[in-house]
Amino acid sequence: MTETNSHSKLKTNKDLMDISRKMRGEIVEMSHTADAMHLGSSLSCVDIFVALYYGGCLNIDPKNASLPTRDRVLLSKGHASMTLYKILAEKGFFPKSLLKTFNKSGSHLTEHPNLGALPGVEMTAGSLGHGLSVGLGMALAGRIRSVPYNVFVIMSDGECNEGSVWEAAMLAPAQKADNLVAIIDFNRWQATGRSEKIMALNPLKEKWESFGWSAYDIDGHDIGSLIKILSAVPDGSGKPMAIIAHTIKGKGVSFMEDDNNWHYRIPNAEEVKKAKGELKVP
Ligand SMILES: Cc1ncc(C[n+]2csc(CCOP(=O)(O)OP(=O)(O)O)c2C)c(N)n1
Repeated sequence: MTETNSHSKLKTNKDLMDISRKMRGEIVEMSHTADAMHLGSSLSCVDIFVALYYGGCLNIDPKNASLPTRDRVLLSKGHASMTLYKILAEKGFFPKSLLKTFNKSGSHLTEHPNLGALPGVEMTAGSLGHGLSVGLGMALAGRIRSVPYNVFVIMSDGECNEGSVWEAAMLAPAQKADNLVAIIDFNRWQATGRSEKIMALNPLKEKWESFGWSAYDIDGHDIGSLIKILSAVPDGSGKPMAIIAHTIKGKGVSFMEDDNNWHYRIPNAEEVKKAKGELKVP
């Protein structure tokens, strides 16, 4: 039983939704204070992180963040670092006071995460398309060393335009890497437009299946369903798992939801107040 598991047993779906709501309020504030972009991208994947870290899906110990047996979570869409930092601080990987330094000169909380800068950050990210290959390497290393951990890679739909994603997608089933999970935050936007118009991905689930993965379409804001699937890894099929998490960019704030201007826009003080009012956070 891990620290995460023992806490999460007490949490109801409502508790978890409250955690997400509060996290969203604080992430909006972080974007404003730190003058940081990618707010819509960060709000999009909050529920995925909450399901993983609060849903009993991970074998982790925040006070022993480099235990060889730990499960690994890789944020391949590194531009959503605010969500990663927020949840790691909440779980006690590092002091919450450090969040104030996000995106400031000299801070370890860089706009894109750096391996080794903070406990709980498992890879350097920023250049999209690398996380799945890194995660596959880690998954295979675990198997070679007979250490039974799982690797969860949080990716984006735009990222699936990168050829490197599909090289790893081909290799993982060939290696029967059933301890590897790709979670695609499928909010249907990229930096400059609709994913489907820039390079069509659909039918995405069938693509992963045809490469030899167990693939699932899921509502990426339904924390209960996310937990159900994420806690069943490996699923017994001998295949890696791809979860197509259907999400809304900017989720939780009415005037940011599905508005891709919030990929780059930074909220002003008035917008922060309005957003926090909607989210019912002080
Ligand atoms: C290889 C690479 N090319 C370009 C970028 C610049 N960039 C940052 S975010 C982004 C796209 C964002 O769309 P998506 O990946 O779908 O994630 P979302 O923000 O919608 O969650 C791009 C192109 C990058 N980070 N890496």
